[in-house]
Formats: sequence, C-alpha cells, structure tokens
Amino acid sequence: MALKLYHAEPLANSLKSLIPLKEKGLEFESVYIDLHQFEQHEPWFLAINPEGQVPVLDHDGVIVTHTTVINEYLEDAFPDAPPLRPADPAGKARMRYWNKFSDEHVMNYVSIWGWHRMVGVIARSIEGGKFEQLVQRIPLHEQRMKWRSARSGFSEEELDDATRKIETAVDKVEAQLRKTPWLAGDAYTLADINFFSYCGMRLAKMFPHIGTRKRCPKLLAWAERIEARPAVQAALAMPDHTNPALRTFSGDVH
Ligand SMILES: N[C@@H](CCC(=O)N[C@@H](CS)C(=O)NCC(=O)O)C(=O)O
Repeated sequence: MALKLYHAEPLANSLKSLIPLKEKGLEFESVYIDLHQFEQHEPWFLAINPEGQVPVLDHDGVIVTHTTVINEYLEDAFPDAPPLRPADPAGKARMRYWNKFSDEHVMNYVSIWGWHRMVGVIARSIEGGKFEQLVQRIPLHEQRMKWRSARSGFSEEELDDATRKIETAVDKVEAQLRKTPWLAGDAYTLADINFFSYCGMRLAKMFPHIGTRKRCPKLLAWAERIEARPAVQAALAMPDHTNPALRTFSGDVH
C-alpha cells in the first residue's frame, strides 16, 4: 500500500487533507508543490491533476482530487484507522451538510482575502508579459480570472462581499457550537477539520475587523481545541516555504 500526497504549505486546502492523514496515523509520501513557482501548472503535474490544483492523493495509482472527496476516500479506504466520520446515517448527513457549507459558502470568500493580501503581491512582482504566459497555462477558467484579479486588485465590493459572507459563516458556526461541542454533534469529524482549515484557524488574526472575541467565543475555543491536537500540530509542522514577509495573514493564502 503506497500513499502519496501532493500538497503545498499546511494551509487551507493542503492543511485540510494533511490533518486527516495525520489523525488516522497513515504513512504517506509528501510531495511538496511550490505554488509560488507555479509548479501546479507544470505539464508533469497537469498529467496527474488536469485541474492544476493541490492537494492530490495518489493511492497505489488511484488519483483522488478535491479535499472533501479525498478525506471521505480515506475514511472508506482505511476503515481500521481512527474514524473522522460518524457511523450512523444521520451523523454522516450532518457532517456532509457542514462540509458542503464550508466548501460552497466559506472557502472562496476567505480565499479572496488571502489572494488580495498575498497572491496579489506575488502576481504584481511578475512582469506583465511573463505573467500572461503563466496565466495562459492555468487550466481552470475561474482560476485564470482569479490570478488576473489578484494582480489588478479585487474591488472594494468584492472584498466587502467576502467579509459579509465570512461574518455570516462565523455567526452560523458560533450558533452551532453553542448547541454541540463539534459541528456535526458530539464527535470531532471531517466537518470540523474543514471549517478549521479554511477559516477557524487564526480567525482573530486574519479578520480582526469582524470583532471575533465578542462575536464568537465558542468558535475561538473550538479552534484552540483543534489546534492543540497532536495530529493537527504534526500537520502544521509540515514545511512552509512561504516568504516570511508575506506570512502575516498566511492562514488564508491560497
Ligand atoms: N476544491 C479544491 C480546491 C483546491 C485549491 O483551491 N487549491 C489551491 C491551494 S489551497 C491551489 O491549488 N491553488 C493554486 C492555483 O489555483 O493556481 C479542493 O477542495 O481541493
């Protein structure tokens, strides 16, 4: 059995699949993809994932992409490892509801702020002609547009809209955590790992302007509980090649 994960820094999507691998105690080969050098758009990597994104799981030649799919694949492929998914249908449905919520209503909006603060700086440091050449290689239309927006700068409207979406998400998660210790109920699941990786980790540092201390004390305590887990610490200790000058808001870079 050989497991390989192609991933970038332990942030956002890469972190979201590194944590389950560590929680489950699965041995895997780590293949670092340098997003700052656009390695994800190199032909050799596109041959593995034609969408040109990380992370990607390779399990004995079975290629699995998209974090939520990867994480459930690990549940199914390794039933003897510690589970991160409830066993009963209702619990599974609650977990999947929160996964869908984080994937559809959180990830992109946190990402806009990350791209605004960091990817924009990188994109603007590349000369115009060279930048267009790099953008032309990006397979997904939406990603091409996002790289261009990052270079020219997101509009105030886009940034305000993203903040509003993040506030709504934070309030929703806070309301749930007032009722149950974890998002899907009594147990820590992939749903917690999902929201934590996109938004929960270092929320107060990333979005001080939304007033987290008053607004979401349960969420902040929940995030601390997650961050203290040995598996999460191990995932966060994976190499980080981010330029330290750009790392201030690194929780949301990619
Ligand atoms: N829906 C995908 C999103 C993957 C994604 O956005 N990955 C980012 C890294 S966090 C990436 O590869 N960005 C580089 C790029 O798009 O050029 C998933 O869940 O895996």
